[in-house]
Amino acid sequence: MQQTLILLKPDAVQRRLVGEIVSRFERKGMRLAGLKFVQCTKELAEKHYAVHKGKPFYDSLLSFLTSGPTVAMVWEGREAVAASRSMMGLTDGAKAPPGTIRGDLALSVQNNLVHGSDSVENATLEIALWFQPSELVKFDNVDSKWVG
Ligand code: D4T
Repeated sequence: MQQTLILLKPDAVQRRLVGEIVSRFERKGMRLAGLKFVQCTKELAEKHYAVHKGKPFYDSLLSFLTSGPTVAMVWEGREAVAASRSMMGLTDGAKAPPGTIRGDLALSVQNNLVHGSDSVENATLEIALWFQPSELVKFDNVDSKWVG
């Protein structure tokens, strides 16, 4: 069972798409392990996007992620990292295929609604960045034998 960090970025909150996007993860069969509504600080944004430091879009990316509240979530399930990335679609909303979150709901590269960890290793690091261990909840979904 893998875990992944999913962020619903400030554009998803402002555009009232939180329910729509959460619903897609629920319907996929993933299990919610953590969820909180956060005003991301500059320090947290810098750590989260450290890999992009020095790139032309870095400053704008930090401003965007700190521009309003974000929904931070941990979703769990079989191949949760890859499954989430394919649900999200390509980074550029204009190129993301229909049926994906970005393909259906985004046109922008930067304002692309959702972040998902891109590897199991990064998922572990990112979950530790956004959540305390005590904020993650373990429970059994009653339909898990039908989903897994
Ligand atoms: P995240 O990390 O937010 O899940 O997005 P991706 O994994 O799909 O894309 P990424 O790491 O390449 O980019 C991180 C973040 O930067 C924005 N971005 C990206 C941007 O504003 N301009 C750009 O040219 C690129 C490549 C979008 C997502």
